[in-house]
Amino acid sequence: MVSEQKQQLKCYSNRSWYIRLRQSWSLIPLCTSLAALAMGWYLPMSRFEDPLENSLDFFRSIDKDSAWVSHREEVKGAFVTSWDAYTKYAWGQDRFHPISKTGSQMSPDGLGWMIVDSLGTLMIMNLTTSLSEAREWLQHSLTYDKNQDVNTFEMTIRMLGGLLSAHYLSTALSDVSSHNDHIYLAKAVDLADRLLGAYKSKSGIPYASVNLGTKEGLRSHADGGASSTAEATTVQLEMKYLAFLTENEIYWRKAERVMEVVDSHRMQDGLLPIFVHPDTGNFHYKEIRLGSRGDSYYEYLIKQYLQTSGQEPVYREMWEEALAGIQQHLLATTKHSNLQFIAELPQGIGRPQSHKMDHLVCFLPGSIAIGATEGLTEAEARRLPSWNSKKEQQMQLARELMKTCWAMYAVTNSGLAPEIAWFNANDDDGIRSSSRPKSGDDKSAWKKDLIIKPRDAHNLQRPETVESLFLMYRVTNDPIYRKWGWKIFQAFQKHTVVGDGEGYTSLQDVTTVPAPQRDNMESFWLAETLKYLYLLFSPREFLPLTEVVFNTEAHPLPRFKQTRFQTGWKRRIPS
Ligand code: DMJ
Repeated sequence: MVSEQKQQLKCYSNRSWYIRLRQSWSLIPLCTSLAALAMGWYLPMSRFEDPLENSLDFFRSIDKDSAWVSHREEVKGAFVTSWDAYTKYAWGQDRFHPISKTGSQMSPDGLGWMIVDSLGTLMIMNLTTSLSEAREWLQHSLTYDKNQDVNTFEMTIRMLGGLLSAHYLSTALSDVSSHNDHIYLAKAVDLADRLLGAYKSKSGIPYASVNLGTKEGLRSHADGGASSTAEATTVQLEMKYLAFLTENEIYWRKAERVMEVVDSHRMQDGLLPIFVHPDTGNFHYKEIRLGSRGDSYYEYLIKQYLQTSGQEPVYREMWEEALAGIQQHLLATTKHSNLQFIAELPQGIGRPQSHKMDHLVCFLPGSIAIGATEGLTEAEARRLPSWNSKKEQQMQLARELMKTCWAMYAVTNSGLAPEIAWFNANDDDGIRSSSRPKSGDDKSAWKKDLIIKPRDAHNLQRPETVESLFLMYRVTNDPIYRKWGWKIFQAFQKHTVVGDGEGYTSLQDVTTVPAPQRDNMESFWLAETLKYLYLLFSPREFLPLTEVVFNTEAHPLPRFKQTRFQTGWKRRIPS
């Protein structure tokens, strides 16, 4: 059975991109030497001839590429420093406090939080010794057979997603590939079977928590027992890929039922309130936002469509509807610089906006871009008959929002973004405006428009902006996104390294320099932020967006043309 699954996966994990990539990158040092030789010999003879100009362009581009190669190595260095500090002081523990050099657990003998979340980055950065230590720990020390309550969503995106991605990457990346290694998949199946208990609610909406030992789903202790909308609707990529691998339909159906329930309400313009109750499947409260508790519902709409390579049009339809709703009700513009941002609706549609945007919302420009081009470059997508003015406009929106997310970094003294920004909004903007002026690049105008409140000034090493920079770079090919990513990385280097150089940490306040530090390194620093920066500076052929889709924790999973399991529901016609 398992070897069949491996066979099947292999069919879909085309390794040609990886082989092409290794070949082209190994040529760079050779080409650079040839360039030096060729220029010394050829330049005096024919400097006005076009062929030389062409070849110089070629060599100039190699030079530029080699700068990105070295930036990529610096990101890898930051990962190695972070990882080494963790292994030295907190090996096997779920949390790491790099200033006090201590670790702490989320469960008596740990859940694998740091190690499992890092597997994919270890593979992508080809850190084979660290990877085999991690794998060893996983095999001998990690068990999910424990009487422990866990958050359903976090366990799914970080642990299940981490294991499944490690399984995929271990077949797709030749440097780390081991085709007979089933450890990651076996652990994933064991974990998923425990998480299934969360879906045993009356409505099919998963409970916020589940006990890994008893497999019993547990209502949230807060919010009247309701689950977060984003949490309930951000388990589908993982569960569907597991169903695809194991051919066990239950994972598919449980995850998909959630989408049917939330969509059955046909909420106005595709915008969902941020709480949904597992007993009734009804939404609680009216608050709508794309930040915490709302964000990845929207992200997983387009990513589910991409995961099954366009085989499930219902998710494209839901995404388009939601994106139009976002533009109609949440998009706002700042007063001095015309920056576009995504406001919140604390009391629902038709009520006043709150001009606040979480850093979490910065996943959106990247998702819009991959939605418009389906992983192709913009230039490639524009040549398709399916390209239209709506997609053109979506790309424009993605560019504008990307700039706003960059501005959240550019305006602070540390060069790092706060957790939340408030905006000085254009009063005339209202909810009606559809054609908006382009934003300016004047940083002093940005500063007038962006307000950082002391309680929101911390930085948790979050990935959303660099995630979108990576996706925007891949789609548009515009080097500006690499440049912004490099500046952000430099700011992390300057302000988040701990005093003795052993590790990176979160910040208390990005507005002051030196930025006061907190004593905590998040697992998504390793799993997401550094991975996306590394990929931003990698050649575009490495993990191409036409072949992979990243889960919300940056774990790459393959896109596949599923045939075995069909979407099991149809949208209700609005009454
Ligand atoms: C991650 O765990 C995931 O990206 C999630 O969707 C949102 N929050 C964190 C990172 O900020």
